[in-house]
Amino acid sequence: MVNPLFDSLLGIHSGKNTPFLKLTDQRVITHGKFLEISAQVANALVQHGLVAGDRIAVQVSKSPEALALFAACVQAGLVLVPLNTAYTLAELAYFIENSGASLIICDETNEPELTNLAQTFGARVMTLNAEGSGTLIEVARTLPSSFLTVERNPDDLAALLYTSGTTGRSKGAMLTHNNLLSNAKTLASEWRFDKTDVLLHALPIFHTHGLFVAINVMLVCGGSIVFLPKFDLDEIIRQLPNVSSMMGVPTFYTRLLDDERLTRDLTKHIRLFVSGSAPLLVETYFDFEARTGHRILERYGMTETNMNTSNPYEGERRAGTVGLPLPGVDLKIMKPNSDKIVIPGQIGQIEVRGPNVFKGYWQMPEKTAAELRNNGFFITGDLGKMDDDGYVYIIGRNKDLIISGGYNIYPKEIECVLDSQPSVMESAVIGVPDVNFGETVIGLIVPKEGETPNIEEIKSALAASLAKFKHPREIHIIDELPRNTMGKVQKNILRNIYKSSLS
Ligand code: MLC
Ligand code: AMP
Repeated sequence: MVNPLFDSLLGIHSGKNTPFLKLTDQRVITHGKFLEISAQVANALVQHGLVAGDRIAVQVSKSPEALALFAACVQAGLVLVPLNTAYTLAELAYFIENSGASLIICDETNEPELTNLAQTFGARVMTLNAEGSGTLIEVARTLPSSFLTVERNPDDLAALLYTSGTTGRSKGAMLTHNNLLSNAKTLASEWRFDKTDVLLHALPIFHTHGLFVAINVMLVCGGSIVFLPKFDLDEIIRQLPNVSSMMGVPTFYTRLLDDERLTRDLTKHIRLFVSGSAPLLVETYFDFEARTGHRILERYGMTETNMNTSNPYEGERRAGTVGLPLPGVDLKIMKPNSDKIVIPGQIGQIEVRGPNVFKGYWQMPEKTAAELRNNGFFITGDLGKMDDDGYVYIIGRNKDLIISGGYNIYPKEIECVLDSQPSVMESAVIGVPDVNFGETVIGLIVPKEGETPNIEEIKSALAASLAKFKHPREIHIIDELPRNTMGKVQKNILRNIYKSSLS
């Protein structure tokens, strides 16, 4: 195979007439048609002057054409840089500069300001709108519906996905063709996906979960997807009888449980519900089972590693655990800051190694060296333990991270904005429990002597620089931050004080 990822995802299906995407407006796009659209987009990208290895920054809504753009990148050997649609211009500037993207694809409403930005970095802009129109597609439509697949090695880059960090700026996780292919094949096989499956897809497609887990698994197995623009409870309830499986973050399941239309009857055709990206509460697992008879299959992954563990398809799905290491994945629980494994059952830092683990951070050799050991193990920053049967429990995080509705939020990024306000001496940002999002953000600020911070002004500053989902739900002014003898802010104390503060 000249390009194993492309060939395995798109090139080798016999079922070209099988529906691939079923849209809410009744349109159906077959696997064969999807291949043709992808080829046209690949032709448009190459005509634009892009060559293998070039990066394309993409901030677009969910659409079949947006998925075709991903497939086109794989076929043409280009590196996709998917970006959250909520990111502000300030956030985008960093990703575009850091990735060195030569082409930016965005919605036409953002075109004017992104064109200015692109010029600064010598990049160009094309548009792709939610309904599949835009300059990229206008060009693609005039071009052949076949494309000579570009040869790729397993170790070549397929995507750069930015993850934030506990210090400094976001890091681009370099994912190779083999990272994506090996994980998609493993998951399709472990979760028993085949071409008769229909997946309900309501996740965003700019993250590992919605793109590499959900889409790649369905491409590899040749099945179909009911493709929703976003999570919409009424639409999910309407579609559940038409599908065989759904993948979601825990918020999907808690929202479903809050609705009395979720019943055993509604879900009787489903063979698999998968949850991941954030902890699924044991209570949610049992409530869902009591209501529907289905045991949600929880798995654990990361941007840098794709999926690492999964509860079994057959066999016991153990509540409160993320299951067993996937075939090919080595998982160790290590004493923090050491190279020693903990005694079985004890809590330690989770490290993983396997074909799923990324190649390193884009142009950040020091950060790569700090997290990716020479022996191939990646230090995840998650704390966990393993029971006698090999089931992994995620106990907490060694990294200062908030997960809200499946989105990762690094407090440091918000603290930097708060600290830069003229009236603020210092700040701390914490996550507190939230019934809807699992965790939500609270900001605490200590004013400079004699200053009274204006919260509305601070909110405007946050709005100008950070995506909405990162904004603190509440900002409190306090006299001082609790610190330990080393001078480190004791966020556990703050979390305890503010855990039920939300009005
Ligand atoms: C939206 N908002 C959020 C939010 N999502 N706020 C905090 N956390 C979130 N996750 C805000 C919006 O800014 C808006 O603010 C308001 O909530 C309503 O917006 P919305 O678009 O209507 O939100 P909603 O549809 O309710 O979205 C919630 C959600 C969505 C949970 C369905 O966030 C989602 O799809 N999350 C999935 C994230 C995901 O795919 N994670 C995988 C990462 S990969 P306002 O003020 O304007 O009302 C990974 C690896 C792995 O972690 O293991 O999978
Ligand atoms: P991201 O960097 O967005 O890929 O998020 C990865 C992080 O999400 C992991 O390091 C974990 O902290 C968390 N995560 C993913 N899946 C689970 C899960 N099933 N349970 C608990 N945490 C999870």
